[in-house]
Amino acid sequence: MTKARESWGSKLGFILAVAGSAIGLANIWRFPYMVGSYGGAAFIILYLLCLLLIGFPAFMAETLIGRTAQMSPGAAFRKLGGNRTWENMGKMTIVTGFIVSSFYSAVAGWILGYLVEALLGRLTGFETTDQVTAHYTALMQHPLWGVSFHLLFILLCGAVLYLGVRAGIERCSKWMMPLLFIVLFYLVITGLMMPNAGAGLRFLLTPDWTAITPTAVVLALGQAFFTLSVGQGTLVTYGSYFSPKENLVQSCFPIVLMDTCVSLLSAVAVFTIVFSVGMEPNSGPGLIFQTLPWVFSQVSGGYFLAIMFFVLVLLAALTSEISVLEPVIAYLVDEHGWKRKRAVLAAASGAFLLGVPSALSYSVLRNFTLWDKTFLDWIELLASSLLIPLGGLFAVLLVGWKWGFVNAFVSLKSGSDAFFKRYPWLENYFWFCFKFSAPILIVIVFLHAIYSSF
Ligand code: ALA
Repeated sequence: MTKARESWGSKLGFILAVAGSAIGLANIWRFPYMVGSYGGAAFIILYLLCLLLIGFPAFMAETLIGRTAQMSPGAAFRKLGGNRTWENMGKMTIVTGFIVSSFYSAVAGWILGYLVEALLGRLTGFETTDQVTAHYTALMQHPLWGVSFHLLFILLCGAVLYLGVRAGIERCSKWMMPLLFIVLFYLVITGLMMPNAGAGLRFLLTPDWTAITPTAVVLALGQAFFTLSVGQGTLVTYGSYFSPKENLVQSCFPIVLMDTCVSLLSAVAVFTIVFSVGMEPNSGPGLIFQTLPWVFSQVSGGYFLAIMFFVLVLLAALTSEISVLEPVIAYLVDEHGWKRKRAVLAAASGAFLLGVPSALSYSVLRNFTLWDKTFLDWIELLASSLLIPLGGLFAVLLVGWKWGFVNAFVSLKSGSDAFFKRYPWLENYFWFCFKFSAPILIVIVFLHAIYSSF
């Protein structure tokens, strides 16, 4: 007798696991520095529009594909698309998730390393910004430092995945997500009570429309996709463990809301903390490794604040990394009949090996560049600017056109007839987004991104 496929134990388990996947480095690290660099509230408004017209529909399309087919992405796309071409598109999203898992773990390894630095009190004694930079450079240029924390991080994720969908991913999300919210609220309240918090909030809430360039639009869309885990095989896989009897829209909406709130609250925390010492959060990716340690050295209670901050980022990164590794595991189990434990070992080892050049991109491989970009820059660019938007596009095209909106809507309504009767306009919204706004806008933004790269 074949073993029953794994599934979530409850609707709450699904919500927290998907929220755990969505809420990650992109919310706590990338969102604040993008807002800081691209016009404050103007970027936030642009981002919310991208969520409404493209991100949320693509997110719903992928979870719907998974829940309907109850299969991993390749097989699910084949079942609904009816041929091998669609199957290959589904498989491409598994590869994307795997690629993301490799460099995501390398970067999360640095976060883990910085948490250890914070615990050892090494992020609070800086007297000049040059000392912060020297400390950052010494760590980053130490090859063993990056690779060991990358390994440790992937071992932590592998251990959770090894336990299975319900006993591992679901249980871990049920613990980690509430903890993440507690730490985030603590940081927001601390930030708001700091001197000069008003200036931070003003910077955040004042729109600078001149900063909304085509590049900002491409970045806002990329951010909406990356943060919602679109195009990485995750949503189809997590959706495939969800019961067709549950209301999908009502389960997914709070996830997107939570994800957006975490991005906004992270920006409030980061901006108020950074402004308290008269700095601005526009230093780009260096924000959490260079700007914040300087701030932690200047404010009272900086030691505890630094620990809490890196705990927050680590919690967010763990549940996201787990979710980008799960699609390849589900594929090996479902389609090749592997035992879960063997699949976890293979996926985690593969992601570790592929992640090593990323982990070394600021040390021994820092001079191996192509057009001034390191291995990590290239692999991140490949995933975020090419593979992820393509994966999202394939999903909305499958749902809106190939499988067809009429069929998709019947499946979307499963478990939620009364809900759609209460909100009849939702049908028009999904029809418009699946068929038109999402695919057309993705193609426009995508073509612009390619055009502007050359
Ligand atoms: N969705 C995850 C993040 O935002 C990958 O970091």
